[in-house]
Amino acid sequence: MHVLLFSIPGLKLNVTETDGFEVVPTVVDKIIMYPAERYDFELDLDYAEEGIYNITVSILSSKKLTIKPYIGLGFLNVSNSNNLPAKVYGHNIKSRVLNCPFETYPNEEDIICVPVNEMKDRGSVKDEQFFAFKTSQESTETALHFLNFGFPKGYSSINGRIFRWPTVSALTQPSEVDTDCSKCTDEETCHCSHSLNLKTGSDIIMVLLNLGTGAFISHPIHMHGHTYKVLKMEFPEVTIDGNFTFTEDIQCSNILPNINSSCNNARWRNSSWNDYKNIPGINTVDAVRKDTIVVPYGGYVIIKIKAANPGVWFMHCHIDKHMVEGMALMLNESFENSRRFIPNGLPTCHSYLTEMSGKLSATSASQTSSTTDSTSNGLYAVVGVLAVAVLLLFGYIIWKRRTTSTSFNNEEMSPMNT
Ligand SMILES: [Cu+2]
Repeated sequence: MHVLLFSIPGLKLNVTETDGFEVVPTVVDKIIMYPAERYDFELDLDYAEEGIYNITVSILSSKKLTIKPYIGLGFLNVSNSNNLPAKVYGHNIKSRVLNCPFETYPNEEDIICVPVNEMKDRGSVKDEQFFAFKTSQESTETALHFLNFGFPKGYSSINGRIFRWPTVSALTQPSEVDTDCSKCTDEETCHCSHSLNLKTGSDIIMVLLNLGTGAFISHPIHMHGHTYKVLKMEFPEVTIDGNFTFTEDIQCSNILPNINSSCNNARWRNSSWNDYKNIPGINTVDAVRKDTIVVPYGGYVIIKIKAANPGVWFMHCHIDKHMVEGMALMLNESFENSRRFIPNGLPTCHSYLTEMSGKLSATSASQTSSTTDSTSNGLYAVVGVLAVAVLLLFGYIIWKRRTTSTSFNNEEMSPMNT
């Protein structure tokens, strides 16, 4: 949830990996970590004096990343049993801080910002290693998508689309997921299950931006199903006293200036950049590979993936509050192929209802039949009781008649007998 600043004052951090991917080792003093990001580093203790060092973590707040007091503290005991003299780094009183979402740190004159895309990929991983999937329908297209992360009209959204969570699995029950976002316009927001269709085998360039009326804070954007190359990061101009000037590389609207637009339908101001190879400063050689990247407030990031992993993948801001409120979308990647991998008989949402209704109707049938049986039994019992009662009644009547007749005769006879 929070942005963290990690350091071990007095020691340099030799960063070797980010998000699990090797980079050319890069020496810094501190690392800014956004939610979901990972950094691996080594400590070169040849440069360390013997002693105890503090391991520190601070929270950074607001768009200016104001440094708060330490919230985490550990201790590192460095011993020097060989009494070797410590090596000394070149003298620099300024701290190199990795992964700032700007190039000048507001109100921190002693910080030199090192953008994360300044690190170079060691080239140890290729896209092809991830995906064994091959298809004859591979596209040779390169698709370009602009995605603006922010709060236009006050709503957490991507391109003004406030993500509505599907109530069923989008992969197994697509017909029950409404992905229609047509109520959103260039300036108006709407609720919908925002989905981006990616063609099989195509190259996908995404421009993740943070501009317009909804720009508020930097966002760590995480993608499932892929890792991406970070081809370029563009930061706002920031003065040392914290005034931000947003990039103008992107045009938010044909009518409105960027600052007054929701920026739901962005494009390059220079249309020749639609071919990403024409973009100044683009790195197509050794771009760092990541799965979470901070999209700078007032700037943008260009990432690249190959759509070779069929499925429906979630892409979202990793600040949980932003995600649940709507800053998310589904990558609907080569859908025709993704369904091949669904096992036969995989239970789906509502399938338990079908099973249960089968069981329920069987139960209700058996209950009906047992009810019928008991009803019949009851009926038989009543008929039996009635029959016995009728027989008893007849018996009583006959007995009564006989008794009456005898008595009458007796009466008649008595006087006579008397
Ligand atoms: Cu966010």
